[in-house]
Amino acid sequence: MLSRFKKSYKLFKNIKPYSKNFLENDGHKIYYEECGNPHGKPAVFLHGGPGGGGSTKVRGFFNPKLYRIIIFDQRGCGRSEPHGCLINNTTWDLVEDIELLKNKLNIKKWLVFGGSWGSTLSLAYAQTYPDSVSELVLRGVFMLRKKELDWFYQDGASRIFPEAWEGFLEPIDEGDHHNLMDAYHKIFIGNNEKKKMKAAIAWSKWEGSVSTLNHKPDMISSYSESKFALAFALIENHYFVNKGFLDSEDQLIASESIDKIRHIPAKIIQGRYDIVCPMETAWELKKNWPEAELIVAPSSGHSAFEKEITHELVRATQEFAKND
Ligand code: STX
Repeated sequence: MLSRFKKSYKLFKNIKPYSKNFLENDGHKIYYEECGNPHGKPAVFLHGGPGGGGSTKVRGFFNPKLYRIIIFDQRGCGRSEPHGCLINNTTWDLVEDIELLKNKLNIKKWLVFGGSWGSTLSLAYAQTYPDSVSELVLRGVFMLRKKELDWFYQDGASRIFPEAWEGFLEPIDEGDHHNLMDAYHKIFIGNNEKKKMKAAIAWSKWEGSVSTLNHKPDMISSYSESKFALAFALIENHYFVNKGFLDSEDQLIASESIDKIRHIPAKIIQGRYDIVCPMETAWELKKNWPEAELIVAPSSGHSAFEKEITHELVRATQEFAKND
């Protein structure tokens, strides 16, 4: 795939925002920035977690000469305030923020780009506002079903990364090991701040430790930073105990839902060895959505910064840039 005979796509570098601002909605101040070409093709980046926040690096998935790039930090995380706030913080609140932001920026349709939880939110948004979406780029897809949560937070990924898993179990009493999602939730809604912080770091570190195929100490330490970890862990856990605020667990992947968006050009980019969001989900999504293109990166894990995955993501935005 990355053979020397073919072009290999890399992140665009040193892109600076030409505008930074906040969207105010429901007591939340939502940070957003615009980069690239103000007259370019509009694209919105939806970050993962939920609770992960955007970063300066993700600007680089889009050619700044061709795209008007909009990046925002979802409620309660990143540069948005109040930090870690779970009030009025649901999937459908985020969907409304995206549409409000689009209208505020006078955009008719935009390319929606999301990985992991960002792919979940992309589908929730596109199925609610199909006329707002010109194309979809989905990576490491996650439909928030019980089997996906169980795989990552109870029994599955634990068998592949047993040493990292020990760290995830550490803050939880042995008697509560049969339901780790609820055990973490009890700590997160409690008032022992020290215990909460320790648990948030363990939660976040687990995800950071298994997101790449090869061990990346830098990545693990950035997930363990306490301000990041607290919002990431509290928000993820809040969304997951609430089953993503979905009406049914297959809401986003069901044929009736896909029917609403199957006319939208879509690429699904998936690492074969994604341990956070195993490829089974991408395969099931593709089956319900034959028009979508499934691209498997054969030697990659979950992260958007895996070499092959970055290559495929940038290739996708370059190809979609040719569309009106
Ligand atoms: N959560 C997967 C996810 O969306 C189950 C995710 N994992 N790491 C991230 O997001 C960040 C890169 C945003 C921290």
